[in-house]
Amino acid sequence: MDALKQAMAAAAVDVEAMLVRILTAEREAEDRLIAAMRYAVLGGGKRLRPFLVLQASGLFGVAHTAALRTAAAIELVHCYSLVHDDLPAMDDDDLRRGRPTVHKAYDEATAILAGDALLTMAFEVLAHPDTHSQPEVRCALITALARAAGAHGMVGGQMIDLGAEGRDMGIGEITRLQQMKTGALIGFSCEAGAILGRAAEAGREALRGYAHDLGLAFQIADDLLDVEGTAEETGKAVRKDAALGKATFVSILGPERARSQASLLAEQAVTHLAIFDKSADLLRRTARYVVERRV
Ligand code: GRG
Repeated sequence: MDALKQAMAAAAVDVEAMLVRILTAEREAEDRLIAAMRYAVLGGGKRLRPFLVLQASGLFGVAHTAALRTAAAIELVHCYSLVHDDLPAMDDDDLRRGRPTVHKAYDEATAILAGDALLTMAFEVLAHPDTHSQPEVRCALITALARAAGAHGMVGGQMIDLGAEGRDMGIGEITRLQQMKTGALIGFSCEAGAILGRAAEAGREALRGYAHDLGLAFQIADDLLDVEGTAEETGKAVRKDAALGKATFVSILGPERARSQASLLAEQAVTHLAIFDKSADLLRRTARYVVERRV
């Protein structure tokens, strides 16, 4: 196994152990809700966002528990977004991470509540003193995650996306939509390390630039996988974008240009890391991984 795969697998094991600790039922009445939350979060997924938190935290000597709790928090938000995105009122998907979606395995109401509870739990995790001893650092993390996940970030992007079905969109409009829908959480994942490490502005700015290009490259790769991948590879339904008449980077640029644009963005992402030494090597490798991935 190469170094990136090994590091990603090790990070996934650590994050999953933290998530198991967090997702423990305290009362019988909540058993079904917690079971649905665990189903949504555990046993699958690349854990890319947690990996980014851990790697970015490593650049600033952040304590492992602090980084791991923040990594778990971002994965909770990501999983909530997948649960809600799969609902009949949104993308109406039956398959996610190679298994029935939460509303299929449980029911729609439980899926809505499980998503709500995952989102709020993330903020509870960040607000806990175990995440950081300094309240202002915890507050900065909470503010950054709220901005990334909310109306001007992921949720706002999803709203634009819902209104975009069957409508012509230019590359600028799609870029803005995707920066909000997918890029904002990737941005938080990278910046969280700088927040936890109380990094100087230069470090934070570098990670912001890296995340911006990485997020777009990731999204183009996702669009390509929707066109060229299989449900077996990706663990989710494919050819969705075309069926819904959604304009994507691939529908506008075509697969070849989209692929070279993604590679260009990955290279550009790496250039932002020039201020860091070897400790940023896995982040550099991650930029290439996101465009080459088949899952
Ligand atoms: C419903 C509030 C709300 C938001 C939904 C993120 C999102 C917004 C929807 C997910 C649908 C989707 C396919 C988005 C494109 C990019 C993306 C986020 C893919 C899934 O992320 P991966 O590939 O998934 O990191 P894993 O399963 O590996 O964690």
